[in-house]
Amino acid sequence: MIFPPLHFALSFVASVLRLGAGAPAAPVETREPLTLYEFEGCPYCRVAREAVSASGVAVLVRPCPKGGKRFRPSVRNLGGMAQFPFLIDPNTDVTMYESAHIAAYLRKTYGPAPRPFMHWLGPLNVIASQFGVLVRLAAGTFVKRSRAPQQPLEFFGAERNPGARLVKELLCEMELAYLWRSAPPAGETAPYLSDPNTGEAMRGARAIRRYLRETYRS
Ligand SMILES: N[C@@H](CCC(=O)N[C@@H](CS)C(=O)NCC(=O)O)C(=O)O
Repeated sequence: MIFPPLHFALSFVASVLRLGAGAPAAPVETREPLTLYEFEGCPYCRVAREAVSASGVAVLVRPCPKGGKRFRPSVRNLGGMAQFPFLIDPNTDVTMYESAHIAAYLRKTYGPAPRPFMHWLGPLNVIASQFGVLVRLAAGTFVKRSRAPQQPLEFFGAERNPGARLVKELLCEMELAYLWRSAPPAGETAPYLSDPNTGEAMRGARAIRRYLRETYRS
């Protein structure tokens, strides 16, 4: 177990390495939320998540860590192969693999969102994203045992927010589905979690991570 401030420092470095990509945009309303199958320790998924934050749309994240059984198998059934990220947009009946396609699709459909600098770098973008995974010591890659909540949690915190990353890594490892909004609720600060299953709501990475472990670890 790493000392928590060191965790935060490493997550901060991971954000710095992305040169500001994944900043929150003003919220964009969609008829239904999009669904993203992904895992935090995947450099391609980071590119897709940065595009989600830049677009302002809310996305239902179904985390698919390695070894996970809760959502991983459905990606093969839905799209034909187990590759991540995988996006479903029920508003346009679009399903797609490929991080760069997902980023371009979000810009075209829900933009105009600023294209993060790193996203202009093509293959170098993914190599740079891989450094973020290394800095985080592959957090958010492998599954941890958990109980599945009945309803998805609701989580607020943009991709570039270091504290939000610490929470998303745990949500991912525990395969806890969550409706992800990048901007915090009015009058609140991110990271912020609301759990419709228990009525609990809280802010701060440390408190949220403790709550998730106490409530959903099995
Ligand atoms: N070209 C794809 C590559 C995606 C990819 O290779 N993703 C890896 C995870 S980083 C994957 O799906 N691996 C299979 C697995 O995890 O089972 C993209 O840009 O999205």
